[in-house]
Order: sequence, then structure tokens, then C-alpha cells
Amino acid sequence: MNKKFATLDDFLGTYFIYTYDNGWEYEWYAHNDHTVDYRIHGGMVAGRWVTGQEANIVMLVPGIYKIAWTEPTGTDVALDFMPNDHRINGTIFFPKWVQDHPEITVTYQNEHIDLMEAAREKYETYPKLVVPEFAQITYIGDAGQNNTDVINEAPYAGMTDDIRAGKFYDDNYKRLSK
Ligand code: FER
Repeated sequence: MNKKFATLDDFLGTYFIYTYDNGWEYEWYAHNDHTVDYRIHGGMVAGRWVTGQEANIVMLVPGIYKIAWTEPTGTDVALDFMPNDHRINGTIFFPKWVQDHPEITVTYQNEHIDLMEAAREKYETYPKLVVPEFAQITYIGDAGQNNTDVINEAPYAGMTDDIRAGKFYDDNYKRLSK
């Protein structure tokens, strides 16, 4: 948690846990300079997890980072990380169908891309639900870039507590044996 961020390289390969002020908890990993992985532990789509999501990742000024992407569901996400202050501002733009049928998206999305694309055609897009929130970062880890062990299993209740307590990952962000 004491890491100081100044360059884009400081940010890439970093793994975060954070809680939005509305209570939604996420894990998020800057996998490399163009993809992100995440797990969702709270909120409308708790249980959802995704790897290899293409994203635009830039540093705005030293230590402040902006990440934006659009998902196969049609959900759009824009995140501003201020890791030296342990804060994030995130805005998520949900198509109407995700609000109406969140359970469709609660899965390991990578294995169900066809289902997401079918649902976004079948159901309503508008009006979108905009969720703008600040978040508090509760954990920062240096996992290194292109580490496929960081986000590689489904979320479970208590997972983020296990991670913060050092019971989940080893020093290389591989899973400790159960
Ligand atoms: C975030 C990380 C991922 C976030 C949203 C997502 C707004 C994705 C959500 C989704 O796919 O439903 O910090 O916050």
C-alpha cells in the first residue's frame, strides 16, 4: 500500500482491491498496456469476472491514470486512478438490459462472449444507467505485467479478506495451495 506511483510503468502490472462509496467492491489488475482483468464482489453484477479486456490506459500527469473500455455487453467503463491517494473515480454506463437482467452477465464472461452479444441485440440499450462513484483502494499489489495467475478463478464470499490477509497469493501472485 506504500508504493509511490510516478510513471506509466509504475502502474502497469499493479493489482488493486477497492470499494466504491456505494459499497461495490472490485479487484482490478492492469495486465499490460492494453488489457485489464477484474472480479466483481459487490453490487448489481457481483460474481462477474473478466480477463483480457481491451482497454485504453494512459497516464494523465505523474501518478494519475485514466482507463476506459467498452465491453461485449455494451457496458462502458471509465476509471481515474489516483493510487498515491488510494482513491479512484469510476463511471460505469450500463445498457438498460444489464440493469434488467444482470444475472446474464454474472459469469466468467470470456467463455460466454456469444451470449453477451446476443443479449445486447435482444434486449433494450436505452436509457442507460450511469453510475459515477469514488472508491477507496484497500489493497495494492505488485503482480508484474502479463501475470495470468492473478485473476484466474471465480470470486467467492470472503475472497478479498483472504487476499488482504495474505492467505490467497504468494509473493509472485500465484495462488497459495488451498
Ligand atoms: C470497475 C471495474 C470494472 C468498474 C466497473 C467494472 C465502475 C466493470 C463492470 C461491469 O462489467 O459490469 O472499477 O467500476
